[in-house]
Amino acid sequence: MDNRQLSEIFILIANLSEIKGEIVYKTLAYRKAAESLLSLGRDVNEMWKEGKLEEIPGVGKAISEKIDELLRTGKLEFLEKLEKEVPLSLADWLRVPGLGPKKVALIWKELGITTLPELEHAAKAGEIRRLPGMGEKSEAQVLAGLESLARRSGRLPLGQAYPLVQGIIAALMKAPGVKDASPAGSLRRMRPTVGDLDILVAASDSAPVMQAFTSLPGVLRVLGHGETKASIEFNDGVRAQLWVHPPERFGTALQYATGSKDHNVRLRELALEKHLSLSEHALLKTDGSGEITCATEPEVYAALGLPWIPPELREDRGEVQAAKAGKLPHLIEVADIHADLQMHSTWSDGKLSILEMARAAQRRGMQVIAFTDHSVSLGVANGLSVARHKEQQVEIEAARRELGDRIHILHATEVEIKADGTLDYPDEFLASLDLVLASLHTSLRQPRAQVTARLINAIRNPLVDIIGHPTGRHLLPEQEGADLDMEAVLAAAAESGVALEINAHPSRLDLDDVAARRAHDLAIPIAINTDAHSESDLDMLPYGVAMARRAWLEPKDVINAWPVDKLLGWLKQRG
Ligand code: DGT
Ligand code: CA
Ligand code: ZN
Repeated sequence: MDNRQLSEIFILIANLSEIKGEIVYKTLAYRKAAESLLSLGRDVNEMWKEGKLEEIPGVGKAISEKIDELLRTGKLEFLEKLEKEVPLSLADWLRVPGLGPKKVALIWKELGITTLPELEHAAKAGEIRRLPGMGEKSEAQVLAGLESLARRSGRLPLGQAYPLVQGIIAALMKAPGVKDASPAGSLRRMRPTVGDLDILVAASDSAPVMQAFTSLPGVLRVLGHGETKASIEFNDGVRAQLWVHPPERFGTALQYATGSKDHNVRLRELALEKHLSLSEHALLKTDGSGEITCATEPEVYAALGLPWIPPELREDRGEVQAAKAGKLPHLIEVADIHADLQMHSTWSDGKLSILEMARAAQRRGMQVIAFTDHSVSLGVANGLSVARHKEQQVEIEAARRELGDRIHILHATEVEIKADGTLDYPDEFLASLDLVLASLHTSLRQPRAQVTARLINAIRNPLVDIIGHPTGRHLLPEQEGADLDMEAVLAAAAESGVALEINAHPSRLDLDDVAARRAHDLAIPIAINTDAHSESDLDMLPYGVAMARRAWLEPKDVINAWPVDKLLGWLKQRG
C-alpha cells in the first residue's frame, strides 16, 4: 500500500464519518493526514519500518495505529465497521457539487437509495423536493450538480494524454498508405486536460489505418466506425477519435479537427465574408465556381487572408482579430528558455545531488539554475534548517568550482508560506540567499479570504522573488487549488513586482493559461520552472512553455528567457 492509497482511505473515512453524522472537526484530522500523506516526499512504508509514522504532520497516535494496521494486514477493522453503518457508494455523492454530508444522509435515510444513478432518478422523479427541508430549488441544485460532475470527470491530464497520442501516432504511421499523422483537438491546443484523444491521418485509402486503429493494444470497444472517422475506448476508459483524409485535403481537415469549436466558428464567419464556405474537406466557393483544397494548414489561413495561428491560441480569445490586424504575439518557445528557477536536490526531496542535477540541467541548455530545496517546516520533504543550508552552501560552491562559469548555480529556497501567512525562515536569512521562491503546500482548504491574505502576505515581502505554483492545484491526482481571489492576488503581485510561476510539471500546470494571461495584462513577470525532483522532470519544460503560449506570452514576459545578465540583475535588485 502506498502513500496515495492510504491517503484515499483516510479521505473515505472522513467522508463516511461525516455522512454518519460525526462532527466536522473530528473528521478534519483524517483529511489533514490524507493531505500530508500525499505531499509527503517519502514512502510511508519506509517511515513505518523506521517507526517514525508520528513524524508525519497531522499523524498522531490514533492515525498512526490505523496506518500500522493497514500496512500490516491490508485491512482496517474501523473502516469495515463504518462501511456496515454507511454504504460505501454514498461517498461518491459528496463529489456532486452542492451536496454536503447532511443532505446526503437525509436523502439516503428518507428514500433508502445509495447510488449516483438512483440519486439522479429520484431527482428527476421529483422525489427530492418532498423531503423535509428540501424544495424545488434543492432538487434542481442536485440535478445541476450531477450534470457538472458528469462534465468534469473523465478528463485526462495533458501529461498522460500527450505520450499516449505519440505512441498511437507511431503505430498508425506503420499502416499501409499512411502519409502523415498529427494530434488534433484539445491535445494539439495543449489544454491542461483533454476530453479525448483526437488524431488526424493523411491517407488516400482509409480502410487499413482504420483497421490498425481499432485493433490497437488495449482497445475495449469500438464506439463508432464510419467512412472517415472512427472512435474507440481503451480498457482504462480513455477514448480516442481518428479522422482520415486524403493528403491533398490534410490542411482543412487538420484545421477543422484541431478546433476549438469557437475558433472554427470565427473562421467560418470570416470565410463567408470572402464568399467561401469552410469545411473539413475544402473551402467551397459559394458562387458554385469550385473549391480550394489545402494540403497544409497555413494554406487554409492564407486563403482567409490570415497568417497561420498557432494551435495554443485557438480558443476564440481574440486571436482571429489579432491575426487580422497583424498583431499576433511572437510566442515564447522552448528554445528561448535558458534558466530553470525551481528544482530540488537530495538536500530535501530530490533524487540527485547538486552536481548531478546541475550537469543534467546543463545538458539541456540551462545557463542559470536555482536549487529551491524545501524549508524547515515541510519536515516530511526533509526541509532544510538554517544550519543545513550552511552545509548545502558548501556543496553548491564545490559544484560551481567544478562546472565553472558556464552555468550559474543559485543558492535558493522554496520557502513555506505557513498556515498563518508568515514565512518559514527569518528575513535576515532570506536576504542572504540568491533567490527566494515562496509556495503554499499545506492548509490549502482555508477559507477564501484567509488563504488569499496569506498568499498576499508573501507577495508583499520584498525578499520574495517568485511565488511557486500559486494555487497549489494538482491535476494528478486531482486536487483543486486553494480558493484564491485571483484578482486580488494579481493586483498585489503587480504592485510588488514579484514574479508568478507557471509550474511546468504536468501534474500542476499552475498558474493556468487564463490566470497567466491576466497576469501578463497586468505586466507581472512570469517564471516557467520545472520544479524537477529528478532528471526526467527536467524534460517537462515544454508543458510549461505550452501554458505560457496559451497565455499569449512572449520571451520578454518570461524571466527564464531574459538575457542572463538581466535576470541576475533583477534578482540582485530585489534583494
Ligand atoms: P475536449 O476533447 O473536450 O478536450 O475538446 P476538443 O476541442 O478536442 O473537442 P472535441 O474532441 O469534441 O472535438 C475535436 C475537434 O473537432 C474540435 O476541437 C473541433 C471539431 N469539432 C467538433 N465538434 C464540432 C462542431 O460541432 N463544430 C465545429 N466547427 N467543429 C467541431
Ligand atoms: Ca478532443
Ligand atoms: Zn512546491
